[in-house]
Amino acid sequence: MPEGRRFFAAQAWIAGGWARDVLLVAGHDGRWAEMRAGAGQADRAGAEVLPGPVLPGVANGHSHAFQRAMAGLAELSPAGRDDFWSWRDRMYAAALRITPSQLEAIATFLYAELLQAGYTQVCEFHYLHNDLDGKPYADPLEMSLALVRAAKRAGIGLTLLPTLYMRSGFTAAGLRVDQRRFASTPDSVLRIAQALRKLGADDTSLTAGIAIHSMRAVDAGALRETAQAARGAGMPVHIHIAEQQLEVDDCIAQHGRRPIEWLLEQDLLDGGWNLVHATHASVAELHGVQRSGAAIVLCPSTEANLGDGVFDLPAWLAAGGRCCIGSDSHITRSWMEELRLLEYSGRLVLRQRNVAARAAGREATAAVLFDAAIGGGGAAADLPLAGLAAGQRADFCVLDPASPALLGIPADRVLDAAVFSSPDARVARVFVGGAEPRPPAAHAAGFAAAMHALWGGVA
Ligand code: NGQ
Ligand code: ZN
Repeated sequence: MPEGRRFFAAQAWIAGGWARDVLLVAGHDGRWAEMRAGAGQADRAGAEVLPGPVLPGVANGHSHAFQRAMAGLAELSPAGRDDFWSWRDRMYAAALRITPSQLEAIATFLYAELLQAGYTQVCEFHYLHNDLDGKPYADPLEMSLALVRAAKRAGIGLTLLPTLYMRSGFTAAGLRVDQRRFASTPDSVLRIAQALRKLGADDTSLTAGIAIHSMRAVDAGALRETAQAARGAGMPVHIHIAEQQLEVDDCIAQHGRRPIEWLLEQDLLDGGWNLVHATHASVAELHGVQRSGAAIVLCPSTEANLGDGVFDLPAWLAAGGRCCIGSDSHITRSWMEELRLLEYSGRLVLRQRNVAARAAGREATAAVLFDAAIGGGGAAADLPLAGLAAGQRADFCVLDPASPALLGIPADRVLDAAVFSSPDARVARVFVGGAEPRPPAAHAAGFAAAMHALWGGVA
């Protein structure tokens, strides 16, 4: 493999632990050509010395980029009960207003923020297909391409998941008026995904899969047809599932089964499936999912913000299940905060400490959660993003050792401090496929203008 760039790091996170004196060689193809721990002086010649501990880039397993525009704007108590469903009405009102160019500006800035936090890939669960009136755009890829341009400009890898959304609930014939931008068919989403895969054919940082919005949004026939076509074409399938108790109740009323229980019975699940949230899963359902090979995408900050409930992470880790994290509504753009919150919800429920480590049979909670995010994230994104190893995409970030959270921390405890000592350790530099993207500030003006147009706030 032809050499691109050589880096040297005093410490780097390789295969679940800190390796010392590491030479990292990225090939011209944007993948790691070589990774050598214990590199001697001679090996380091010509290598750029990285200014802090090196972590692999994290794939963000679940994003609705447009929701970045409302982060912090749904925190006033409305009249009556406020829960996931009332939040969703407010979210729909925002979704109904966002134009393709606003989406591009919002997503560009968001993706740059994600990069700055150390995410190097994003799985975009994309259902804003139609124009503001609900009519298909002349180009069915209009909104998808806005997201593709945003990812390119920001410099993040993108797994775009055009999303099937056909009805407003288990017994509904179609969509609500305020869901008109989501209207889609198995054919329409598969065509978008195929077109994007073609576009990304020679590109190591663009690919596509399929999302099925949720069981409530799609009937059984369309779910099967879409999932089989996607898996037949080798594409990953993502689906929101069992996030809210009401969906579980509606599913039992409709099918006589809990959502995951029903899905398992369809005999569709395999290692290409990613179940988003799975908050209200029984232990038996979790064991079924683990046996199927499917992974779970957890979005701790959004699940907390929306009052979803607490996922049974100890049961999932004890079963040896795969998972990753997503920032979903982007109420936070920090994977460190997501992992911290994931562990803390377990601690609050169980009144114990180091819940993830104990469930996984390891010593360090941060390592368990981080390694899960790395392994599961690459699979969710359907790209070689499984950490610092030859053949994987050369994605990494360098932590700033002068961050308050890291000052004086022993080298082998840096990940623990990064995850649990808040405010977050700063990411000094980030690389995707061996190249360094521009910081968010380069995209702030476009974002501020879009926000001003939407909300009339400070531009
Ligand atoms: C979403 N959000 O797709 O953005 C959903 C709500 C819906 C979460 N599930 C939209 N957290 O259910 O229609
Ligand atoms: Zn979602």
